[in-house]
Amino acid sequence: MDLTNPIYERLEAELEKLREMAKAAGAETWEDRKKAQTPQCRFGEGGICCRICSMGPCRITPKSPRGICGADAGAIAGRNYLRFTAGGCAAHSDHGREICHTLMSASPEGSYHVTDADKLLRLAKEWDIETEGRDIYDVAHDVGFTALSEYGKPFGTQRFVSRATEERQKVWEREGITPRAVDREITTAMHMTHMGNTADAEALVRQSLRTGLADGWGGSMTGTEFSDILFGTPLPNDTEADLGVLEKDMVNIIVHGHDPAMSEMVVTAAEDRDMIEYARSKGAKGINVAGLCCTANEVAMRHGVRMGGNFLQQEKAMLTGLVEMMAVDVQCIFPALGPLSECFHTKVVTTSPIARIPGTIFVQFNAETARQQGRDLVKMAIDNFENRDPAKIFVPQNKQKATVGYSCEGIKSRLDTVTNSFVDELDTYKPLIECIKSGVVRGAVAIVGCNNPKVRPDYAHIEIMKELLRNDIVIVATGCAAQAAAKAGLMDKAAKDLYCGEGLKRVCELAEIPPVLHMGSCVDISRMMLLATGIAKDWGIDVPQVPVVGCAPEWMSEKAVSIANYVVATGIDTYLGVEPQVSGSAEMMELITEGTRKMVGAGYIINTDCDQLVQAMIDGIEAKRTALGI
Ligand code: BF8
Ligand code: SF4
Repeated sequence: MDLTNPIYERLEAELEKLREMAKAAGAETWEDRKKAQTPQCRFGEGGICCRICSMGPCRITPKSPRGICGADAGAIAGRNYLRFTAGGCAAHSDHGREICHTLMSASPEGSYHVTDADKLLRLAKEWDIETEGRDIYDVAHDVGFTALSEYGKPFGTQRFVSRATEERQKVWEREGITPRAVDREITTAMHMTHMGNTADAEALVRQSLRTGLADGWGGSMTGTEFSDILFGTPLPNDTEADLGVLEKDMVNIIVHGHDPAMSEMVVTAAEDRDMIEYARSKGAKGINVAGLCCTANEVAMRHGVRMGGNFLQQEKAMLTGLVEMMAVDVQCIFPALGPLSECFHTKVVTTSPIARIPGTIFVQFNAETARQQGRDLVKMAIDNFENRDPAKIFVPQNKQKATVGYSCEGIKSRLDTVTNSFVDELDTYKPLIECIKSGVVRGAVAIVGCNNPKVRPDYAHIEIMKELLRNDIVIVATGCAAQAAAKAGLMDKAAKDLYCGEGLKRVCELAEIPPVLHMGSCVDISRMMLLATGIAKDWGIDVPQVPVVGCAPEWMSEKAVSIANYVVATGIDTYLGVEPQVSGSAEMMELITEGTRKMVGAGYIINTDCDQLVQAMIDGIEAKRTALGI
């Protein structure tokens, strides 16, 4: 790996400056806390500490291979792994549920509206909901209610499962992992892992797959579909990324979290004429909204709102001294932001009862008053502009151009423009399939996930992406991985000339796309499942055969494990750069890398060395090509 890589030097130089700012302000950052936490507990790391009942905690060692109840390493690591998965499924799915409630509140005169009526009508048709001659909001409320019912339905399985390939549906049926009600799968996971229940690691892994599927083909897919209906389905548009999007002379508001209901209102309010005039009356040149984490992805994909940064940059944004307000919703929000805001003028506003954080201002958002609340937040930020401390300001310069908004619809819209060169149909993945078959593009990798202090932030993302591009492998990205790509300039259409092999470069030119396609936030990995499924269907093969793999080089959250479970269950090999916390059990390691292969035809490949990980991915894609005879 090239450590003098100019992308990385550029990013690192600014981070160093921000670390100095932290020191000068007496502020603590994750780097300090990481040091204080080192060394980390190796029982926890291996997943072999059990505190599921108060006879424990029990830890597995060579001298004590069983807990007091007799649970062995496989049972303990397996139960921890399933609970981890359930936590992730719950977070994604409850986010999806909230969006359904937001749709239930939508009305022509209310805060929220139906923006993509076509998508709503398509979904109504898919679910046999009457649309003929009906008011669009009546249809929306019926569709919303039906989706909400999926969370707790007493019988049957998730409706979205019927979108999977027939082969996948049969495999899930055969393995007994077709997801039932979302809440049922999470409850079953918690029940199975209660003291005195399942001790069989394979059964725990099987329920992990099922719980993951309830997320990917249930809660997350609901989150994506309903966000599109409410706020619009993303199509390609231009934006910028990295902390350099913060403006020295403007009121800077950062929206951070995942559920777009609040951030959409802030973005709208920041465009209100009277708000802009109010900001000017306070000496600012205007209002600048930027995003962090997946909220950034949501508003960038739909409105071109610029992306401030990803997970491990959230404190850095505040360290610039330029942020008047950080308005957060749910998930991936550092509790550290509360105490950190005491060292700066930034107001941190929490808006959901799901994420209450000491040291922040709590403004509970609700659908009825959301439009006005968005305006109130923007006003609060403007009023805070005069409190900036000039001595604590550092103006970052790094930012890169990015073209984002590649939903499945967005990808197809680009493929349609090159259709005549390959096939004469529209609305199909066939042009892409032709490119893969001919070898111009070798395959595709979905790069997803977080930052994790166990990995030099963004380094694995960027280096892996560059190597894949060099090998003519197209990349789709979501979450913090997508932002890493954007910050490195890999979502700039011009990046093809710097990083791509000849074949991929030609395709990028023809389709006018960047080599790394931004597909959205982490719930939008459901889009990736539909993309892989669409390719498989248009090709006439099943998903595990398609030269497509998944990769999470820097993952950290429970959501990531839930995702990894459904990606694998969907038949896509998943390459992990951080070890899942099960390594204390050889049985569990075997199950998640090889065992699932026997069940669903895919598994994890784990390697903490990103050079080796990317090589394994390239080999994996080439092996799939060979098996297809292409
Ligand atoms: O859901 S990639 S750090 S922001 S968990 Fe969080 Fe991870 Fe970022 Fe989005 Ni996803
Ligand atoms: Fe120990 Fe068993 Fe209780 Fe876990 S469930 S803490 S292994 S006694």
